[in-house]
Amino acid sequence: MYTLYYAPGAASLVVHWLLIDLGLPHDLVKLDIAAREHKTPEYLALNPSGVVPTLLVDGKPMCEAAAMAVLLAEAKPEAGLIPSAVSPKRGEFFQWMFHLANTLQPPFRLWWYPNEAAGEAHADAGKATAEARIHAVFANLDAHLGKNGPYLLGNSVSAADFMLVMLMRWSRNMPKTALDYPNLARLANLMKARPSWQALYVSEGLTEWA
Ligand SMILES: N[C@@H](CCC(=O)N[C@@H](CS)C(=O)NCC(=O)O)C(=O)O
Repeated sequence: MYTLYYAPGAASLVVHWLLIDLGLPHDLVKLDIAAREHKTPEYLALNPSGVVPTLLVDGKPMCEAAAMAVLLAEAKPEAGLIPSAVSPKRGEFFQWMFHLANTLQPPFRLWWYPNEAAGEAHADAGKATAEARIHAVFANLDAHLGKNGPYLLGNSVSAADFMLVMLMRWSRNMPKTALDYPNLARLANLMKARPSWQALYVSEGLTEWA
């Protein structure tokens, strides 16, 4: 049984979306980030970094959204959202998941919280650097999808596409967004056509970038 601690639209989105898409029974605990509900002693006991999400797996807390996405995909192998242990696509899947978590997600954190790395006095410069990094990664991903798409693994959708679309969504208020890249936009359209996307929006009360 899974319990997801989430905040609407946050890094929990990929986990929530996969729980719905895979039809895995779960409970939700909504956290109000503005009210700092993710910094209470009770929550810090589950997630010492004080970030969202946390996933309880049979009562045991787990951190890191990308790791949760892999775990859930693996929990229902018949859905095909992770290549099997003997598939030649397995390495490629891990490559993309780690690339997204290590190379694309961190500059988004910098963009959302520019004070953290650059300090208050340099927040604008920090934000500009983060945005440039995000676009460098988007450009590479778009080129890959143009040649080898429509999904990251070619013709088959995987949990890495769910992760990528969540990160693409976070660019929605930038002057240039992920949807300005044709092959990223094609991926977003394919992923948004999944019934689970609509269900996710209803459940989290989301409206932007529907
Ligand atoms: N590497 C973590 C990052 C999580 C993260 O940065 N979450 C953000 C929301 S998207 C958060 O909790 N922000 C509130 C804060 O850091 O105080 C993960 O993927 O789970």
